[in-house]
Amino acid sequence: MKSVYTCFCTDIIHDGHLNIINEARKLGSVTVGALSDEALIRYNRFPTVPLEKRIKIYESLEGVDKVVVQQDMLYDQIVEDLKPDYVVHGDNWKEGPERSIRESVIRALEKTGGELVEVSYTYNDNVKKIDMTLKEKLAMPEYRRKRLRQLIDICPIVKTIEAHSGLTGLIAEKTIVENNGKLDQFDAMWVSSLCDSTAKGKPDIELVEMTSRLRTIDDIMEVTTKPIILDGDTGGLTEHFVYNVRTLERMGVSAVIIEDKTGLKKNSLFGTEVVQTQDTIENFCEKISAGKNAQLTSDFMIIARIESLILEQGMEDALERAHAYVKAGADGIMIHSRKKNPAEILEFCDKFREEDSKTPIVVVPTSFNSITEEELAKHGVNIVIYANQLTRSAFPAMQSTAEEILKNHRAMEVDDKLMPFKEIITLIDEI
Ligand code: SPV
Ligand code: MG
Repeated sequence: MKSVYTCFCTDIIHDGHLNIINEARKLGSVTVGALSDEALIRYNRFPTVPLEKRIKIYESLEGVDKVVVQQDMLYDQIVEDLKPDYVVHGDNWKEGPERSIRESVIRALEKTGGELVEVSYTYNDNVKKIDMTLKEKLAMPEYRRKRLRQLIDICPIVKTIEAHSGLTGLIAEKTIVENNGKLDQFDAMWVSSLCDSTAKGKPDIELVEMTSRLRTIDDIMEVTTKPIILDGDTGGLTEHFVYNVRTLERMGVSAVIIEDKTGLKKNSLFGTEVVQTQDTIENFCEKISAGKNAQLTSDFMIIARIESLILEQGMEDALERAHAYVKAGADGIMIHSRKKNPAEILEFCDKFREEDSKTPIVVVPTSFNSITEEELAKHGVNIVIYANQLTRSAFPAMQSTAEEILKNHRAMEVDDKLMPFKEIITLIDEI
């Protein structure tokens, strides 16, 4: 009896998977690989059922003899371990980013003497409907809200990119790249006060009020499934903050980050060049506790942002505040710096981790942008936020296009720098 291997990365079985099993069992005894959570979130989409349950689902299918876990998205290890005579897969991975996974199978099978068999991919109405249902499920508040905590447990570091509109949300949701043969994508979205305000042509001084910020979040939520971290500025008055916590939680936002400043808030990247006042530890702890008391689910996170390094108050102050905020109930700490060198951020992380091994740490490496995610993770950072790079790349491109059209009295000269609308609309899902 020949051995056949196929890997599944789905929560719901549809005609396409059944077809693969039918074809596979014609060739021999069928082993199905259940792709691990870690690999699944980089490759396909976030699992809505745990691995153990996915294994049970696959085991219950007629024609499946055995189920194993495939740890890595690439097939090198699993093929070396199982040495199957055949690997069976749909033929839909010959183009696009999945090509590199296909190459890993071919490479691995060359070593073991196995053969890749590709069956025609099933894309009927039922498959389309199941695909859409899965996506809709992930967008529901109860799934989206808890996803950030799940990601913190699964990922070495949660990669977060700024979004301030439906379109930038789609970029955060759908951008996928191949890196050393593996696929990669962002995990979460940051609704920045700076970029949300800038998109509206307003300064970042808590002028764009919460109703408008909620509208932005809703625009993003309508077209995405990834979790949202809101930049909540100072959180405003505690009496208002508690209402906002309830609203955000109900919408399915995963976390709000509030910073320990008071009075007229200015953007941190101005540092001490402008007047900015840090709140007292007592006041800010009260705000955190009030927010935590208002929240109804255990999924939602209130993360306290420390501005001591921005305002040059020193490391001791930053650490004292961090521990006090955690004691007051903060579910995470964001430490910020506007130095080019990451030394003070890393010193903070190392010292904080000496006392607190668990509370998630968030950083925003806008100024200290030479540090890699891997290095940050080594120092105990759990979430990295790329807070404004999408806005900063779009603005100069739009400005230069406007200037070119003005200079040439027509649009022909700019056309080859522009993405055809046909391509842009491929981002947008049809129902
Ligand atoms: C934002 O993105 O609005 C932030 C991060 O608060 S920073 O601009 O670096 O202060
Ligand atoms: Mg901000």
